[in-house]
Amino acid sequence: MLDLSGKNALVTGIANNRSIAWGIAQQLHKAGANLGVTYLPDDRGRFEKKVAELVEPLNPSLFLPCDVQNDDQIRSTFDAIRDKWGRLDILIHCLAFANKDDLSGDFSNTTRAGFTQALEISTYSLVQLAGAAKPLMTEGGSIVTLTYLGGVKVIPNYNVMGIAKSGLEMSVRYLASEMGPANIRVNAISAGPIRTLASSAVGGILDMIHHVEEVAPLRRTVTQTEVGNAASFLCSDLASGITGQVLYVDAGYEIMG
Ligand code: 0WD
Repeated sequence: MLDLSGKNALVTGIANNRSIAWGIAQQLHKAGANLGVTYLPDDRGRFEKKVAELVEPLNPSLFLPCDVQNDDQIRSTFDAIRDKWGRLDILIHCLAFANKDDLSGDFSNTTRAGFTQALEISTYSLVQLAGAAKPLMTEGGSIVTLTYLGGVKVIPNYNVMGIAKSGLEMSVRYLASEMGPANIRVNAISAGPIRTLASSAVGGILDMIHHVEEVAPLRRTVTQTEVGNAASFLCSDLASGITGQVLYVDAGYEIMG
């Protein structure tokens, strides 16, 4: 049985009730995990209030601001985990960002600043959060990140985010290799397209969703809950032999020619 009771899980990337991270947090909670949630702070505190109200039913025992571009906030987040929980078992990395301008049109128009920011937030952040989590995963652990087929194949308009996801998937392998001896497993879920705040920035996302509904073996897209179930599995002892992998949760779309 899938049982995460007694496990401490940090979930990043909840922006609203459409976020994939929200689907994951709900399923981890259902399986009995003790949750910590981080949110992206903004000047007016709107995000904090919105995310706090959303996650309240899951009783997170930690609720912290963590902009992955801010080293102090990352440090404070993991200090709080050490002080309050003593140990971390699960890290969910479920965030990404690229300028909307860089998610349509010619890839060669990507600016240096846009390229750097997309890779810093979407790719490097996994390396940094995993590095901060490692010393707290004293009884082993599971790290799960979210990727997309656009990191492997050219998907119209995904552009710089495809480069970021490609780097993310390779980071998963290097991290898995480094952390395996400490029984820390690192995997990615490659989710099919889902309507969220982040995906709405990608040009033509609705066309992509309709295409998946026509072509994927299951003739539909996937839900946040289905991604959450796969993440719960990867975080559980049922997946104890799995690391360094990219698991497609995409209604089978990836196999189609
Ligand atoms: O179709 C999709 N929605 C897919 C998403 C298919 C396959 C993969 N993914 C990936 C995304 O690339 C991302 O890695 O799933 C992850 C979660 O994305 P999401 O659930 O689609 O999008 P969303 O609900 O917008 O959550 C992403 C969040 C941000 O939201 P906004 O939209 O405000 O940027 O990432 C967070 C933020 O909460 N985020 C940050 N968190 C900390 N520091 C930062 C940052 N600097 N920037 C963005």
